[in-house]
Amino acid sequence: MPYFSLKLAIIIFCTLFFTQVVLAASEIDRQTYGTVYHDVTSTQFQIKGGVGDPAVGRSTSSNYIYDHGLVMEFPVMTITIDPTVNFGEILPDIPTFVSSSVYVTMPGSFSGYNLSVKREDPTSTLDMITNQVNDFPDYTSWNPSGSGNATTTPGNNLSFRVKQTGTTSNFNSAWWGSDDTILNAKYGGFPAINSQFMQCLTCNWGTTVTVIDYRASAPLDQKSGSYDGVITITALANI
Ligand SMILES: [Ca+2]
Repeated sequence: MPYFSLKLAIIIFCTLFFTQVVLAASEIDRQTYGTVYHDVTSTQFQIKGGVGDPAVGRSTSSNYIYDHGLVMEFPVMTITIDPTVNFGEILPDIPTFVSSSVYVTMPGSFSGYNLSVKREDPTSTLDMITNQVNDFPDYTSWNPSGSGNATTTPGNNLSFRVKQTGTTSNFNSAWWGSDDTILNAKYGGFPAINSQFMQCLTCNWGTTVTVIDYRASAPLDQKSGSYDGVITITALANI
């Protein structure tokens, strides 16, 4: 009986395409900028005057400072994920599933972030470790345009999808199927060019999770052995 041992290493990459966030800020009766959004308050300050006054009223406040300027913020966005996906030993023609979570923490943004993925080997994501010309097949490269090109019947190869269960970022049912059941779950292949697989326009603050479901099923004529490969997952703030 042939057997296969599959292991996928993941490079994570967080692209800070944030320019610095520039916010107008106003302060009264305060000496320094602390946080971004300041309330403009002054218990002492008044301006009075009115039509018919012999002179326009004038009030002063020794404590009054009106300071208006720009606050430059340099937010930090972070991504964390388990560095390896290990299928262990699998058998031919029997799909095996492994999932892992991508955690992205946003420091405040206006349009959320997206995740993209690519494989590092142009011919196949996974190669036999002892003889790299032996490729483990991929399903057709994921293409996110429109409803995407994922399928519920990927066959005997390596593929992935976003899992609805546990995903708190944005689960796209047009891309990945209406739910996680075998009949509805849709899988795409790892693409050679970086391709978006999660887009969340409202993920601006705090940590959100995208659960990736990896599927591997070996062809009946696949050479037995251990295979490994590398994919890169990139988190990019939406501009
Ligand atoms: Ca290869």
